[in-house]
Parts: sequence; structure tokens; C-alpha cells
Amino acid sequence: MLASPAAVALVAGSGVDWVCLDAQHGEHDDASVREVCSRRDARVPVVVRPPANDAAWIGRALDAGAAGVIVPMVDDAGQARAAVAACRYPPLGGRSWGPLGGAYGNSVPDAAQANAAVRVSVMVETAAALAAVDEIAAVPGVDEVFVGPFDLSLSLGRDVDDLVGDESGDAPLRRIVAACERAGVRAAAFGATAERSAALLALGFTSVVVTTDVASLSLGAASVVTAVRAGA
Ligand code: 3PY
Ligand code: MG
Repeated sequence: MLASPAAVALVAGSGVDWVCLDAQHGEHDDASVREVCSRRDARVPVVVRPPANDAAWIGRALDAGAAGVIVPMVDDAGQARAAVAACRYPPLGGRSWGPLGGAYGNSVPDAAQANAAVRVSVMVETAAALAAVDEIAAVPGVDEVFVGPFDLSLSLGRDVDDLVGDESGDAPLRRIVAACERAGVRAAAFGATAERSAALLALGFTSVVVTTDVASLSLGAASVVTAVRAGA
């Protein structure tokens, strides 16, 4: 969330498998994505959530060296196809050539390597997307379906913890995991707390955002202050 290379480095050093720069709701913008990617540590992949399903934004994030994108508010298969096309060079898509990595001293993959390596994640977070999740997950080139439980709960008129805690057979999140399994793509979701992340993993999601830099900072500071005051 914080447009700070230091914040990204601290989170990346925490043991996570990957880090996301959020340019939809976080502070990240085009310049901070470039700044972070220019210094990226190849051991922890950095993916970017662009503000919208926008080919220009997606292309710039990938040019900067992002390992992939998490595209918000993908409501149907046509929008998923557009996201895939923005991420892959011809003949698989319509991405325009112009990677910046070489300017940062990083190695630049060729078009075929980049097409194979890029991680295309589409967010299912509306009632419309839930209804179309089988078609969305089956779009060739989609690697991952990523659930935004907050938007999905708003769209469904439910409380977010009620949605995440729903373990009934036809629970919306179970239907999404099942659609991903049928399509052979990864099921991912935004947890943000240990409890919600555990509930999502129990539902079958295999990739979960477990915290944010903002939450970690405020929770960490608050727990130390509370402990010190209790001791005093
Ligand atoms: C959501 O829960 O809607 C998200 O997009 C999480 O970032
Ligand atoms: Mg959302």
C-alpha cells in the first residue's frame, strides 16, 4: 500500500513468497512501480495491481519488470481475455514491446520467455463475476483467479467475514475454488489477517495475501505500545 521501496523491501524480507504493489487502492503509481521494480530483489517476485483493466497501465507495469498483474474487477470472459491480451506479446496477445529492465541492469527476457513467465491474475469480486466464474477461469492465458472478498461481499450484500466463513456446499468462495480446479488455474484471495487467511486456505485457496504493509506497521506498533504500557 505504501509507495515506498523500503516498505516493499521490509515486507519482501518477512518470508513471503511474493509481494504485490497496489496501484488500485494503495499509494503506488506509475513512478513508484518503476522505482520499486528498478531495485527489485529477484528472489521475491513483485506483482502489480493496476487501478483498472487497462492495457496501457498493465504494459507499463510489466515493462518496469513486474512478474505479473492482478487485474481488478474482471466481470466476464471478455474482460479476462482483454487482461490476458494486455500481458502477452503476439501471437498470444497484443502487448507492445519495450521492457525497461535492461536500463536497470536486469536481464530482459525475449517475447516468448516473457509470455511464458508472466503471471496473469484476474479478480473475481462482483456478483456478475461470480456468475461467470467458470468462463473467466477457462479463458486461455488466465493463470489465477483472485478473489476480492470485500468487493464481493458488498456486491452480494453480505458481511465480509460471513462470506469468508461460509463453508456450506454452495458457498460463493467454494464455487470459485471449484471453478479454478476445473479450469486448472490457481485460486487466490485477499485475506489481510491471519484469521481470514487461514479460513481462505481451509476453503481451498492456494495463494493468499496475508497482510499489508499498512496493517503490519500499525498492528506491530500498537502491540509494542500496549505491551510497554502494560509493563509500566
Ligand atoms: C477486495 O477485497 O475487494 C480487494 O480488492 C482486496 O484488495
Ligand atoms: Mg476489490
